Amino acid sequence: MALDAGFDIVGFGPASPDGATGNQFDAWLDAGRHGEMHWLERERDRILAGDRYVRGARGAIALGFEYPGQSVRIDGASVARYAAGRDYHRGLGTRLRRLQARMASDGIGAGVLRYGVDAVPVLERSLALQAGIGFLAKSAGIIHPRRGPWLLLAEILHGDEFEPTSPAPGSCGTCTACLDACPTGALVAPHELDARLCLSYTTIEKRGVIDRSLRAAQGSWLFGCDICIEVCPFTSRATKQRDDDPDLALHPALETYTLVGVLEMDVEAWNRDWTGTAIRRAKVEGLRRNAAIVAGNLHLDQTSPALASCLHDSNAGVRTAAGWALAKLGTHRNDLVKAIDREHDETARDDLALSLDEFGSIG
Ligand code: B12
Repeated sequence: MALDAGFDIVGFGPASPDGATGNQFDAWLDAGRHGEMHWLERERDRILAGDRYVRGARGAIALGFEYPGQSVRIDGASVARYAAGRDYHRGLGTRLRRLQARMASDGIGAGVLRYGVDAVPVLERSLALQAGIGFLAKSAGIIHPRRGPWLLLAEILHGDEFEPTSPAPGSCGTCTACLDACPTGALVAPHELDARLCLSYTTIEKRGVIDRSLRAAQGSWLFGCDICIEVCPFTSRATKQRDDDPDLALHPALETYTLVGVLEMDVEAWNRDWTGTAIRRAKVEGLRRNAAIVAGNLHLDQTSPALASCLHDSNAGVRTAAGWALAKLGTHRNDLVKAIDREHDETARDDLALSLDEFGSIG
């Protein structure tokens, strides 16, 4: 039924993380590795016990959806592949509703308590692992032994306890390609990610100023980062191409926008052109901030007038990124000097001043 509803993998297991994973999650939060994702801290107790999130939840039907591993670029800027098509929360939500309806019509829907994807107080990787969806990779991701790592997860929480599906075979063996390739060293040990250093965190979840030390390493990443997946040998197992599935078709904004267009985008354009994409999570100012850093990293001279306008932005993250990029491009020095003079935010002023000091010599 799950496959009919549009999922690629299904397994059964408990509704709560196992004790060892719970301890790792606790330690991860205690070490502050979640950065400013305060909701994870707030939801700690509910995340650790499935039945505190959903009363009576004992079993989980874990679901996997493979998305196509094709790269997406705007003027050379990269977007993480999971975010290229229709917002996956909606696409997988539709599939979950379809599955639930089918279970109900076949008379086995009674125990279904709740379904979820991503934005739920559940450790989805742990549920997937315990339900045999895949193995835990050193990148911290769940990899399906035959389909590879381009995998999104969802789950149905259920009142019944299930006979668990056998664990998925496979392991990373001695491979450390993801740890070696991560440009910021965010994978601090096998399976352990310091989100504060992860480009997926800095470009999506982090609000305001991106730390100077992480800007050059951001390279061409406009939204999210796929490096730890792209370098994984298991990517050769990927089976899905972009096909007729409308959920996987490229979002129109990714086909029509240039990087200058992103830098110049106002809220009206953001709401008009960027609906129905997971990229909205970064917020308009976050995406423009990211675009400024990428413009600097890719030495895109044609972006410099737009970057100079960004120095007037109301968001300190956008202003500091634009100043940094202009310094890197070695252009609009006077605009940068004026921006420092009028800057009221002390941290942003220091940041812009550092960029001026390094004018023409950054990276
Ligand atoms: C917060 C979050 C993030 C944060 C933090 C990620 C992280 N690794 O902690 C940021 C913004 C950085 C992020 C990035 C990404 N994310 Co994210 N994210 C989440 C979210 C909402 C919660 C994850 C969480 O609680 N993390 C805290 C850590 C401790 O828990 P965990 O990642 O589940 O950790 C597991 C293992 O690492 C292990 N573990 C942890 N520490 C240790 C230590 C040892 C020694 C061992 C053995 C094991 C171990 O235990 C956990 C359970 O198995 C989930 C959705 C959800 N509700 O679960 C999606 C989710 C994990 N993300 C997902 C995706 C796709 C991504 C990106 C690939 C997106 C991108 N391309 O930019 C990257 C991948 C980065 C990476 N290498 O992990 C998918 C993962 C699918 C998969 N196949 O694994 C999920 C499940 C969303 C979904 N519904 O599909 N994400």
